[in-house]
Amino acid sequence: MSENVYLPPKIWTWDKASGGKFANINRPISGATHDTALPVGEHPFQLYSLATPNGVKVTIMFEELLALGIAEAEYDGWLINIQEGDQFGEGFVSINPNSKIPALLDRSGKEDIRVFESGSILIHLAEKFDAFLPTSGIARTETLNWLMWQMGSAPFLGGGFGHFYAYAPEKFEYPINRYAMEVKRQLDVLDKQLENNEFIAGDEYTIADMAIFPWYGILVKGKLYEAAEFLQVQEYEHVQRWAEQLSQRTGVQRGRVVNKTWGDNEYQLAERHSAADIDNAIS
Ligand SMILES: N[C@@H](CCC(=O)N[C@@H](CS)C(=O)NCC(=O)O)C(=O)O
Repeated sequence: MSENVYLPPKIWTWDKASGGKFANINRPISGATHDTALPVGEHPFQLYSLATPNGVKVTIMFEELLALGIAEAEYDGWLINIQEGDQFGEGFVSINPNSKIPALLDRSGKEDIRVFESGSILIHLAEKFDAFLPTSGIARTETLNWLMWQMGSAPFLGGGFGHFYAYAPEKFEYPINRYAMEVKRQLDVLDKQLENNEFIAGDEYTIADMAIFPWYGILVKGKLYEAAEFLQVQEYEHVQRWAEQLSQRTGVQRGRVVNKTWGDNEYQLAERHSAADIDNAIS
């Protein structure tokens, strides 16, 4: 037992910063803190996002739709800087009361529709364009099974493992052990599924792949939390095969650049308003 044992008080109070990378944006209340409106561009879809794994799921989907030649899927990708608190502006909160990226405004119909939660956005776009989500039967259910698996599992990878391994102000053995165990279990689940299936939900590339790749594909590629050695990600050979296959897709490569303001200079693009913006960023 550690010497610095924390005894929780009777009632929790928000009286001190918790430390760690995201301490400045964490608060125990929801809602807007300032009245900034959102910019609106000319395309039918207005995306407000950032190239974190949750944001990239949606930009991959848009770029895959455009790669299929679906011009109606044109979008403006606006940057929401979560470190600066953009997600607490009144305009953003009005389309996502949960103040998290990604959030989408679909202006393609008679009435504007707000869509939040990356899984909901993927389903919305898949149904709208009849792509990347089988319309019936086992294939559809299996795609939704794995999409929901991702939505439920990734918080253990990001908010659990990633937070305590990479972002917490100190390293604590208990949470790192707990979440490393869970993340390795999740990788093993994926590895077994991908042993007998080309893609996550079977032999078709779907929104389940797009949701899972930015978290687990990037993790096994050694590009998340610098945890490749710690988690021995090379052991998951079927996940590795799938991650490499997806990395080669044009839609995936283009989607990963959008709303990215860190990393290699030539692969950054704060805002996306046309295909040419991405061409210039990756050329
Ligand atoms: N379940 C949500 C999670 C979204 C989420 O956690 N977004 C993070 C960035 S990856 C965020 O906006 N954080 C800002 C904050 O917590 O204030 C989804 O999949 O859309």
